[in-house]
Amino acid sequence: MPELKCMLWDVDGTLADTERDGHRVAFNMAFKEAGIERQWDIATYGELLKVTGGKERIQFDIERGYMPDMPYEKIAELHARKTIHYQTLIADGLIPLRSGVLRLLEGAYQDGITLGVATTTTPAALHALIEHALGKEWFDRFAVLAAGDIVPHKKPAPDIYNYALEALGMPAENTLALEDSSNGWLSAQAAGLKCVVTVNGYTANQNFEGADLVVSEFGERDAPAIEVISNKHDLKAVECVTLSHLKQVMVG
Ligand code: XBP
Ligand code: MG
Repeated sequence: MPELKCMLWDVDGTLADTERDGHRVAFNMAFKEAGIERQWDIATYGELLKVTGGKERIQFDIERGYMPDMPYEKIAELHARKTIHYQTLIADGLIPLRSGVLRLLEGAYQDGITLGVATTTTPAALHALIEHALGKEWFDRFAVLAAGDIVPHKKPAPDIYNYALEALGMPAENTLALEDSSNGWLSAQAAGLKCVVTVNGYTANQNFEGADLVVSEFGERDAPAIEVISNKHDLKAVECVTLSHLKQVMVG
């Protein structure tokens, strides 16, 4: 029976709720600074999240006529400025980790489980979150940081998960993905991984059919019980998600 040997973590929306008050705000700061008359409000940004990748998201908004046309180099420049603003917001400590994330990461690390990251965001944005929300020691504790443009196709394609598995020499059957969005779940599924989903305000109504466990939060032991949205393996006592639950998902 496949044992849990590796956990690959999505970043945005999973480790922390970075989208609404982090990435979105940083995009808007970059647009304003560049003299572009476009601001993504909370609802608009929710629609735009179906497009993964910041540069791709800007390109999409241009193509649908909401932003002035610009060459790809200009989009990349704008996005680089956005990333700098994002790093500042994160360094200011505005975005905390989601509940239960550090508990699960610490528990898995102590248990000798290989840990890695598989994200669409840029390495610079990921590094800021690790440094300021998780702690610098996690740069060494993650065995792979797979991020951004290192693969040809972003989520929902499986590329970033395949990249991480290959870098680790880890079989898919021993690896669990932790995700927050249907694009992330589709990516993990296409890479042959089991997947636990923790939803957030932007993703709560998305389709996670087939995912192994879908919850409102990972939660904490001394906090109110989490909501279990779907429970494919009929796990018991999911007041909060524990390492034991994640191990049961693998063998279930
Ligand atoms: C989420 C994304 C990213 C972020 C913005 O990535 O799709 O595009 O919204 O970051 P994940 P960038 O959930 O896979 O972590 O602007 O750096 O792309
Ligand atoms: Mg995500």
